[in-house]
Amino acid sequence: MPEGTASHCPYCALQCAMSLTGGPAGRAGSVTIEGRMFPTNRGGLCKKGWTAAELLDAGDRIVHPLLKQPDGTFEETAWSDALDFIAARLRDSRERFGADSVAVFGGGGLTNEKAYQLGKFARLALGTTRIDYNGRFCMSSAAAAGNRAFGLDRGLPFPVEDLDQAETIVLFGSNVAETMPPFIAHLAGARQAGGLIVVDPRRSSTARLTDDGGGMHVQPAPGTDLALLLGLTHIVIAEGLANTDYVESRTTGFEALRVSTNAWWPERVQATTGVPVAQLRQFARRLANGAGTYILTGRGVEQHVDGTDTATAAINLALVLGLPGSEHSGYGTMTGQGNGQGGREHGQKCDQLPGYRKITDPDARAHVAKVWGVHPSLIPGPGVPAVELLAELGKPGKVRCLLVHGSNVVVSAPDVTAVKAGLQSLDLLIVCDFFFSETARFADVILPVTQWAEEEGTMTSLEGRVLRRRRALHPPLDVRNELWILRELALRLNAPSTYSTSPAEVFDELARASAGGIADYSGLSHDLLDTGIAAFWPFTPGSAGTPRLFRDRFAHADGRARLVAVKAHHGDGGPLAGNTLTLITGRLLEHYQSGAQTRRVPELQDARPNARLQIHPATADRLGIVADGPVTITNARGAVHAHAEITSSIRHDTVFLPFHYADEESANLLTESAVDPISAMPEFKRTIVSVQAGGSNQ
Ligand SMILES: Nc1nc2c(c(=O)[nH]1)N[C@H]1C(S)=C(S)[C@@H](COP(=O)(O)OP(=O)(O)OC[C@H]3O[C@@H](n4cnc5c(=O)[nH]c(N)nc54)[C@H](O)[C@@H]3O)O[C@H]1N2
Ligand SMILES: Nc1nc2c(c(=O)[nH]1)N[C@H]1C(S)=C(S)[C@@H](COP(=O)(O)OP(=O)(O)OC[C@H]3O[C@@H](n4cnc5c(=O)[nH]c(N)nc54)[C@H](O)[C@@H]3O)O[C@H]1N2
Ligand code: SF4
Ligand SMILES: [Mo]
Repeated sequence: MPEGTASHCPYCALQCAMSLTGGPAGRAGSVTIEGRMFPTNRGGLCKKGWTAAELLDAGDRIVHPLLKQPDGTFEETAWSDALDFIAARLRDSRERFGADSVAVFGGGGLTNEKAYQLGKFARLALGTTRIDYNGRFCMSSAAAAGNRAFGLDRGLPFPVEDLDQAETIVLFGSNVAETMPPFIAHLAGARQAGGLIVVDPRRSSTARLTDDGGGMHVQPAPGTDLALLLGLTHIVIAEGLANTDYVESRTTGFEALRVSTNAWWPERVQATTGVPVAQLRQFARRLANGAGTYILTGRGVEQHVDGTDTATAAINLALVLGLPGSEHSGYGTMTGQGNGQGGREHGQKCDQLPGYRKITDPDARAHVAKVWGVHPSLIPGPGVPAVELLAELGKPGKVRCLLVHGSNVVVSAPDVTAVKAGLQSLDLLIVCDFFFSETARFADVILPVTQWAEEEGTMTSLEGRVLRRRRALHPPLDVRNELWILRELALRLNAPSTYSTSPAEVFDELARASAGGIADYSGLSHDLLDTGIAAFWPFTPGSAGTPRLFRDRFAHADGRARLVAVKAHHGDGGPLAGNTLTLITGRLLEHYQSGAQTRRVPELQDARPNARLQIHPATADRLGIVADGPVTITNARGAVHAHAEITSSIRHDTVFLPFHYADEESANLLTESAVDPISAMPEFKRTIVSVQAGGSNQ
């Protein structure tokens, strides 16, 4: 393998830069990872990044196609047999039950090239409307809010380094100290200025960064952020702290917005959220006074049934203060998955075509059809979002065959008991993965695919910056790239158009398809990216890209941002009765997502081997729960077995479980499939549960 291949981390959207060296020519052996200087990570990596190479040669990696046998075991099979089998079954399903009987579930970890090709394959080779992806569980609320307010959704509309100069940074429901550790270096300036504000029902690792007097931890009851945001906006307006020139010249809708915040006077907000009036006022004043203020949101406020409205309320607050698009100030959402940004731009979403185009827009259809060389009528219409798609599995007249690319839904989707039942009742489940994930266990066919260091491609980071992922070593002999798999299946299905297996060629096609769209990549190519330019989209031919959006105008036709009045629907809270508590779910530093990868890395798994329930000492005492003792968390949907982590960093009425674990430790046995009506984001962060001392055998 060439010395020091420059690449980026396989995990989160910070896309820390790394160099891969070592290992015998051909196969890995011992690949070493070093952090590489880059604006987001400045040479730093977290534990997950450091240990990522261990998965390249993991003992339990899937290295041959596997076909399920009648007795439930898997047997190795030749690629041609596996692909012939799949194509025959898909054709049969289409003929007998219609194109929508076949569905596709994608992922925000796929490269841009794979995400694009998967969307094209679903629409043209399968002819199905049924495609969506795990980004629905992640960025959908923030994306919907951004599109509605700004006319465009790019997580951070500015480079991460801009935050270094800020005096005030608010993190609403984001635990970056665990979820993007190198990022906290960018908070240093604000901490020093006493202006880091962390809004989280837990005293998370990030909230603890404010302990040294460097800011403020605001601890609302879970799911009450919308009221908190309305209340902050109320104070800003009432105390004359709004930036009226900005509101007048750059936004519309202020009057309705003002009226919508009228009823959220500080005492009422305190009653609903538990945040003291004095702290609310201090918070609002800090926002208005700091030189250089940024408001950032994370999954803590977005993964709710009112997530879009909550993210909208955060944007409203930012707009009233005059932050978005201003020098030294801004608003953003922290994208999560490695390609969570690009993954939501190129057509994996059920209602979307490449370039962040709408599949219902006749001009968009005509443009993309031309690039694909087909008649626009061949492109099916919109499908249904992820939770609804999963609910259709195996239902009469609905989805009978499913292809999964880059998601472990049996662990990560809400209400996993229902998801498992759906998977079980399918005629055919095909899972592309490198590991025998919990979802792969349900498959009829498992197709082994290349890992990050074994393939060429591009990723788009949380800053909207397009990055090159480079191949550093050959994959195991019988492992294939997904572009190849999609091409082979497309050929067998007599699909219209072409399906290149060259990532550079697919990128060029993606660039053409995106031309004139919102996420315009038309000026980019692998060759240009290889020169090391900072490629922030939109990037049209001859341009230098767009590191900072919204400087002069927002993306709506009139150039103005929309203040969208939203309502808080929850009541005035009140204590929960008996053993009933609010469960919030989230992440630990050591594990990534469903844990399919990180539970296989010994250092990470040894550090965090089991699910632990964070619970307040007073609550534990009341329930007879002892430190490290077994606990059972239950509600109508299921029961989770974990061990107690007694900590005063959580509210009395709230408990916390990470969602990285499987089987009886899976937090998603308890979550429900209720979704946000606008974004279709499920409610991951607020579930009512009972907690008892004792484990499964007691
Ligand atoms: N270690 C690690 N890092 C990751 C990932 C991972 O799995 N592991 N995943 C990546 C991905 S895909 C994503 S999306 C990001 C997510 O990154 P984050 O958004 O930082 O992650 P979470 O832990 O899901 O949630 C953040 C915080 O929200 C808080 N919270 C829960 N409910 C509420 C609420 O109602 N209101 C408020 N204000 N806060 C609440 C939780 O206590 C938690 O501390 O991380 C990325 N990075
Ligand atoms: N309760 C609760 N549930 C949650 C969340 C929460 O906060 N709480 N967060 C949600 C969020 S934000 C997210 S992003 C989701 C993520 O949850 P998942 O969608 O399950 O994400 P991963 O665990 O990353 O799953 C990726 C799978 O694809 C494989 N894989 C990785 N790269 C590739 C590739 O290039 N090709 C293919 N074919 N496979 C690949 C991995 O081995 C793994 O099995 O979870 C959601 N679920
Ligand atoms: S912060 Fe994210 S991108 Fe950076 S090393 Fe850790 S997992 Fe990888
Ligand atoms: Mo995510």
